[in-house]
Amino acid sequence: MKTFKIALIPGDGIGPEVVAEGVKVLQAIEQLDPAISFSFTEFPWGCEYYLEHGKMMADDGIEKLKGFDAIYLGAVGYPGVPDHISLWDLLLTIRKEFDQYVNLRPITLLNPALTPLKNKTAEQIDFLVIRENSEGEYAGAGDWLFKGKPEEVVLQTGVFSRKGTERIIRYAYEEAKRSNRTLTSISKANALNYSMVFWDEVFEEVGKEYPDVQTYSYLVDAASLYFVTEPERFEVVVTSNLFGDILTDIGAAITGGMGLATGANINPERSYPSMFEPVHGSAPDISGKGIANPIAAIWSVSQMMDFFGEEKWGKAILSVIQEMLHEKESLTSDLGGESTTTQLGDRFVELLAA
Ligand code: GGG
Repeated sequence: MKTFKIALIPGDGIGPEVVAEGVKVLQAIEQLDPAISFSFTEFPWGCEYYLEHGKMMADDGIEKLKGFDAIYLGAVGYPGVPDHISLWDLLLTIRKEFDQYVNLRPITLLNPALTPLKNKTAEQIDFLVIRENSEGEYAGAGDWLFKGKPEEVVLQTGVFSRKGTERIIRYAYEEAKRSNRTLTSISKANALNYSMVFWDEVFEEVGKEYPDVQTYSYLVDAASLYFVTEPERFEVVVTSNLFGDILTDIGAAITGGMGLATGANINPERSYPSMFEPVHGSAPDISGKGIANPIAAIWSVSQMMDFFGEEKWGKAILSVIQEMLHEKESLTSDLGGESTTTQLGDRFVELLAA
């Protein structure tokens, strides 16, 4: 029997509501598979913790998380706490401290009725965005000079190290090679004349090691257009931290919305825990109403199972998501259904066991 140690950080707003349904799915797997068990430890970190303690997580939070096999995060951010604090002091700190430099965000249409794009089939919207997750525009580097004065200047520096750029691009080539798919790099070298020129050079250099991988390169503005006009162009995509964050929201829009968008923050060397989360935020406007869509959070459990080497369960979860997306009455209101968050989770577990 394998026991996986999971750290739960439900976080803010709808985070705890959707994580509860993901845990329900993990507990169902335990019941159905005698070879797997999970131990859960919950950490009460987030904006409420911040308002009480002046920090988003405990001082020894990173140390506490070190021994876990995975972190399962809900959402961060709530009115009353500045967004850059709630994001930086928890989510981005964990990604950075645990060198989770790969962010895997599948853009997969599981029911053609859910895309606003006319005449696009599920086969035409099925790709993986590999987002650089440790540096770039989210390096936290910059300065705020002459604050409040007429000569005020603010600098936000994009940091692209050789190590950081090479490793994400190599990871993407490996994934394209492994899955026999094309690889598209998305950058902006015509305007970002240092960082993205470097990115493109590294993409070409590393590519010499993968002569069998068919590659494409797009500027981010053109790629944004193709995401909504010709998504079939993409199979595996590699891009920087900021571009990946923005492009995957477009990806969510063409596959059914933020309620279905999942993300895995991976430390490929497994020297530290990886983290699994729905891409959406804390959605304060609907929190506490019991209507949040937990599918993205459940999909991130599927990514967690794949990461644990339990692909059988990763696939089973995805297949139930697909089945449920064709069962309108069992869905939450964002997808035109009438179910509550909990009812959706209950139905999910019923189908997983069937
Ligand atoms: N589900 C985690 C969450 O609250 N994400 C909100 C967010 O703004 N994430 C930015 C990012 O993924 O870099």
